[in-house]
Amino acid sequence: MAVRRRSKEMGETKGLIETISHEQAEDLAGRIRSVLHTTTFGQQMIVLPRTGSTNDVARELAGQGAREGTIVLAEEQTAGRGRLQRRWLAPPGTCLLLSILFRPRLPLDQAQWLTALCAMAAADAIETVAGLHVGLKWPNDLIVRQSALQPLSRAGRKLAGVLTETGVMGNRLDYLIVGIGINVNVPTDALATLSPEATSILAETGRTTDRATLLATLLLNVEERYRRLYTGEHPRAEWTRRLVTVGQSVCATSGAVAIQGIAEAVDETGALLIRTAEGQVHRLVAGDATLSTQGT
Ligand code: BT5
Repeated sequence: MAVRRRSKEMGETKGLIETISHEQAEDLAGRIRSVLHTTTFGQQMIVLPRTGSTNDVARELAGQGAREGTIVLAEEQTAGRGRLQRRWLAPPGTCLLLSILFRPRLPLDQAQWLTALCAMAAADAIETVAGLHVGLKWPNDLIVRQSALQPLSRAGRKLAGVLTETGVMGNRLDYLIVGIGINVNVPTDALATLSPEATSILAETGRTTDRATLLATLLLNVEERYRRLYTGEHPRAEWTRRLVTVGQSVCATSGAVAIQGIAEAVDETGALLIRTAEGQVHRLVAGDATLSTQGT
């Protein structure tokens, strides 16, 4: 595990935003190492005080032959991204911003489930470490699920997001990078600067969460689920169970197309099946599905 030293840009103060020093990043790397119980995932880990996007660094490393399970973690991203050219924002030193490198030797129809697999691994880790109820919103959002302790107004807010990018060689999948951003210790008053729907573990629980423990738990979950994927266990049933979207009235968008209807199920490829009032079933492969009931 290494903290990559990258020129003078690190550790300086930029405007009012506090940047993270090498020493702080090194401290986080050491704490992760001391609680990590995986055999592959995270055994190679680069912790950067600051970078553009961890997915880009992971892609660069993949091109240099980095092995499966390599993790890139950053304390700050200057060009963090979501899907469809959207931005991913995070106050420095408060979140988990990471990319996981996979080199799947799996048929494509199984490898395409790695995004869902990582989202479920992250949701489980948050539940275990922070005691929150976490649901998944199709296709890739982790949201706070309503519980007896949860004030209604906060339910459905976004805790984390997942962005997958792939590298192909000829007609073969060479690598797959799953980027995960989790709002861990973002103070309530900073959430509005991220997105109107954003929430954090701190805002939900009132407690600071140890990011090293959360990451180590997440990586162990990923490793175990990935091993099970190789044994033929299909994540679809569990994913469907965890998706708050299924059974809800949704407004879905894919490019310029908008569909209103009931999200009935996900098919074996992960596509969302939406039945309109006219009884037509639309298959949504990519895009967004806003829950009509929550306005999220
Ligand atoms: C996602 O996209 O949710 C995927 C986010 C993946 C971020 C990770 S961080 C590590 C790795 N490196 C990267 O560069 N990216 C990955 P999407 O579903 O398109 O959601 C993006 C939208 O979420 C934005 O348009 C905002 O509205 C909102 N948003 C931005 N930052 C947020 C935050 N911290 N918390 C909640 N919502 C946020």
